[in-house]
Amino acid sequence: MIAILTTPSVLARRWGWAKGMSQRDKIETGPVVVFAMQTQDRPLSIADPALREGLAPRRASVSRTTGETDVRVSLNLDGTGQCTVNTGIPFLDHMLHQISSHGLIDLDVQAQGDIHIDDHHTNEDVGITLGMAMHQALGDRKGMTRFGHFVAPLDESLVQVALDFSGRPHLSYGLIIPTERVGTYDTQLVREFFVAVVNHSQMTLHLRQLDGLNSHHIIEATFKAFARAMRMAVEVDPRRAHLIPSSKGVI
Ligand SMILES: [Mn+2]
Repeated sequence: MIAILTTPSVLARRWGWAKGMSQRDKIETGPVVVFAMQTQDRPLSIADPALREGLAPRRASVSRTTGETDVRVSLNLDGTGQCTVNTGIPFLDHMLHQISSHGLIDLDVQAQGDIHIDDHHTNEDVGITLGMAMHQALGDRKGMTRFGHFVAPLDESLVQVALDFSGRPHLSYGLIIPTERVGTYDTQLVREFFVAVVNHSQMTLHLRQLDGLNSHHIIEATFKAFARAMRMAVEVDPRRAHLIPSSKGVI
């Protein structure tokens, strides 16, 4: 219980425990000491907020208006998964929640589009604006891990995502979605969404469906894996926290 309330290094300092203590000392002072000795010299975690010190905040707000849609996206890549989305397309809202929640990205998406025609323009323009916001928030990409991958199961579905914030837009789309629609959502729009995100965030993205029968599950597993892969790629690399992650020195 004590170990939970304070950090091991604080405990070690407060009670005078040191690296050189004997095995007998450890045994006499109980299990908390053993815990402190094991973890007081832990390396910085890849997700440690201290690594962001001195780097620009990774937030962006982008508004994009065309004759077909009006889209506003605000995001914080170093967020906690706070999400407010209203695109007028319920299934797309559900998928944007996955990106925010599993990517730990604070995300606010408000869109008004010509959904009286169909969802195509709004779906694509949300993807474009989200990609633009990601590109803007990443800035010079200093410190980021850059590559990310994840394999997400959702019941019978299993989807693998690998991505690289390479500066070179590319999508390999390996989903085979068995039905034309999920609810009212046209499943062809999944590809359109990722094409838009990839082009405007300048990301290389590979989506591989390893298993799956249910369209809703396949798509949702894809967004969950995408979110986790993004989270990995966006986290600061503690071994080059203030460098641009490229052998060329620029992305
Ligand atoms: Mn769902």
